[in-house]
Amino acid sequence: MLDHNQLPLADVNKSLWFPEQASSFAEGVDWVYDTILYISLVFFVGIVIALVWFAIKYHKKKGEPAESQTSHHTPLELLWSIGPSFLLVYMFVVGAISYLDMRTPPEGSYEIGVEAYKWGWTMDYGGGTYHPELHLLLDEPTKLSMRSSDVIHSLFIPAFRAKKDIVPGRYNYMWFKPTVASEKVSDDELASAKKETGTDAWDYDKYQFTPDGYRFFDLYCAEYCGKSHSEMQTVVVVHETQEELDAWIKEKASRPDDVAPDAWGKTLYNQRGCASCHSIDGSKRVGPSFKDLAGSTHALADGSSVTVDPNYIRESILEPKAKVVAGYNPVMPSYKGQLSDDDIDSIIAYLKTLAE
Ligand code: HEC
Ligand SMILES: [Cu+2]
Repeated sequence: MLDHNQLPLADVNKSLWFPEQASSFAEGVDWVYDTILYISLVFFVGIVIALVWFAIKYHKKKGEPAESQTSHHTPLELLWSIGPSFLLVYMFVVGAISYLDMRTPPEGSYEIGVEAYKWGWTMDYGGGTYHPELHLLLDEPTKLSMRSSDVIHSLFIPAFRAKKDIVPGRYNYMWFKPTVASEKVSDDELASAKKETGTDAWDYDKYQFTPDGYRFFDLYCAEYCGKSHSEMQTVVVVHETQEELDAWIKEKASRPDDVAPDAWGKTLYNQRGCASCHSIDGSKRVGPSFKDLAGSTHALADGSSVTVDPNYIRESILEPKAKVVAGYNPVMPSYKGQLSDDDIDSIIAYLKTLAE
């Protein structure tokens, strides 16, 4: 495997225009980019200077006859054709080496599942634990097995210099090794943010740390995928130790004892993508609003009607296409195997609070 530290000039660490370098790829990618940029700049400046200089030097006054074709200079022609072609081959080779390295996950990488949907991310940590944030271990090669439940998305972590398209109907893989751990903010800072936010959805942009108090790297969708593409973002947190990462995953696995079902239902609504299709204020999004939904009666696409009771809500979550609401497209993904019974009961409890 390529060791980027052995690339010449690799110690040119901080770049003027790139974000922080936080993975083992970052240095190599920036180095290749900068090298190609500077080679291009040298040629651009040289060619423009020659162009202007010749234009002035060979300028003829009006009326003077133009020079006929000047003669050929073979050594010069060979020099400026063959010389730069070595440079082009060099650019190709350094680019291809980095590329192959990025496309080949090392054996035994730590694996995390990723599901991309319109418009959000669900990371699968195994054992039935799902969460929209991507949590990783410092210095651990990590492989993402990615799939899309609808259209083409692209997972991009600028600080890692890692990007890969996610095409529906197949698995797409990428890997990286995080090299910078996420700091934790002070308890005071976290507590005051929590107090300010109350039970509203967390504002990552505003606080620049997660609800668990970690600083983060940005993760974007980089493939235009519809109306809310620009909101298809999440965060990457890098833990220093395996114990810390395991503790975080365990904490997210199920409803904590001290959290009431309806509050957990609200958390799931925000974290598991329901919010991107279902509003809670009565407005219509991709799907019907959850406001006043529980207990109501409405028409289905096949002409029959249904009363929204717990069984129907449960079925809507596990088999969304079984009964499609009139006036909507059957685009809701199934959450079968992704939400536990307690999760679904919590969502039902939450929907009831929205219909009081
Ligand atoms: C990609 C958009 C999308 C996402 C994400 C989504 N839904 Fe839906 N949902 C829909 C659409 C569209 C419908 C209406 C069509 C249908 O019945 O399939 C619907 C219907 C429903 C219904 C029945 C509503 C009614 O009026 O009878 C419930 C309940 C529901 N969704 C719950 C959820 C929950 C809970 C989540 C998150 C865990 C969720 N949905 C995530 C799009 C979505
Ligand atoms: Cu997308």
